[in-house]
Amino acid sequence: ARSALTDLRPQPDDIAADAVTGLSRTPKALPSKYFYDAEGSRLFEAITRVPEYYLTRTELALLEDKLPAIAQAIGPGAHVVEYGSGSGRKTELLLEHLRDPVAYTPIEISRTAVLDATARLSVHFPQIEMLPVCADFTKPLTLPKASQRAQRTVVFFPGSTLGNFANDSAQALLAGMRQTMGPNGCALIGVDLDKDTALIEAAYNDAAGVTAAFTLNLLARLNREIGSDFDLEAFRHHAVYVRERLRIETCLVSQRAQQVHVAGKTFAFAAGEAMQVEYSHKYTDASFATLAESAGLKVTHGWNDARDWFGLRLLQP
Ligand code: AVI
Repeated sequence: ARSALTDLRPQPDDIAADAVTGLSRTPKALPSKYFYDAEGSRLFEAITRVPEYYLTRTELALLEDKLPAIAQAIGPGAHVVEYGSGSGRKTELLLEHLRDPVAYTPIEISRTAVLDATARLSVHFPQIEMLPVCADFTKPLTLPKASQRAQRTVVFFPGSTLGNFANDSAQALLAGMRQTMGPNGCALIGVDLDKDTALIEAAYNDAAGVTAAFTLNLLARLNREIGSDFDLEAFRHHAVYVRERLRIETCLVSQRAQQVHVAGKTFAFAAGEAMQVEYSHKYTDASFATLAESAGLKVTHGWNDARDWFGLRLLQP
C-alpha cells in the first residue's frame, strides 16, 4: 500500500512568545499543549496506567465492547482520519472492526510520530492505504484523497482530548472536522462524562504523584528549551473539578513570593498565586449536544460503558 507523507508544513511553535503572553495575563496561564515533549509524553503514558486514571482503560474496554455496533453505524469503505498520531491499540481496534476500511490518515504535527504510526499499522493492515499528514489539526486542512473505493470519511478523535480545548476552540475544532468529513462523513469522538466529583478529582490527583510530575514537567520543559528559571520545588500541582463549568481546572500554585525570568522578562508571583495550565472538560449529553450543534453537527449515536463514566459519540453534519 502507498504511504507517502503529505507535509502541510505546520508553523513551528514559538514557545517563548506563548509563555510570555500567558505569564502577562491575569490570572497567569501557560498553554497545556506544551506538556507533550518527550518526557511529558512518557509521563502521560504512565498516567494512563495509574489506578485512579480511569479514562484510557474505560475507553479501551468500551471500544472492545461496542465496536461491532459502531462499525455497523459507520458502514463499509471508510477513510479513517485520526486527529493525532494514532492511539495505538484504539486505532487498531477500530480498523480491525470496520467493514472493508480503505484508507487511514493520521494527522500530527510531529513528522516522526505520524510516520511511526503509519509504519506500525501498515504491518497489521497491508490492504489499507496509508496517507499520513504532517499538519496542525487546529488549523484549516486539505487532506490527500483516498482511492475511489472510499465511501465515507470518518474522523476519529478518542481519549477525551477534545476536553483539553476551551469551549470556543473545541467548537472551532469540531467545525474543522465537519469540513474534513464532508457532507457524507462522520466523526467518532471519545468523551469523558460528568460524574461524582471525587472520582474525577482522584484521576487528576493520583496518589503516586505521576500527574503532579506531568504538570510540573511543563516548567522543566520551559527551563530546558527557553532557558527560564522556574524553581520546580516552589510550585505545587493543584487540580479541582469545577462542576458549574464541567471541567477539571489544573493550576500550578506558587508556594512563596518569587520572581521568575522568562525570555528576558521578569514575572512576580505572590505566595499562593495560581497559574492556570490545563482544562479537562467533562460532558453531559446536553452539554455535548450543544457543543456539537454549535459546530453544525448532530449526535446521531452514543455508546457508554456500564457505569456511564466514558462515552463514544458519532457525529454527522
Ligand atoms: C490527554 N488528555 C485527554 C488528558 C486529560 O485527561 O485531560 C491529559 C491529562 N492531564 C492530566 N492527566 C491527564
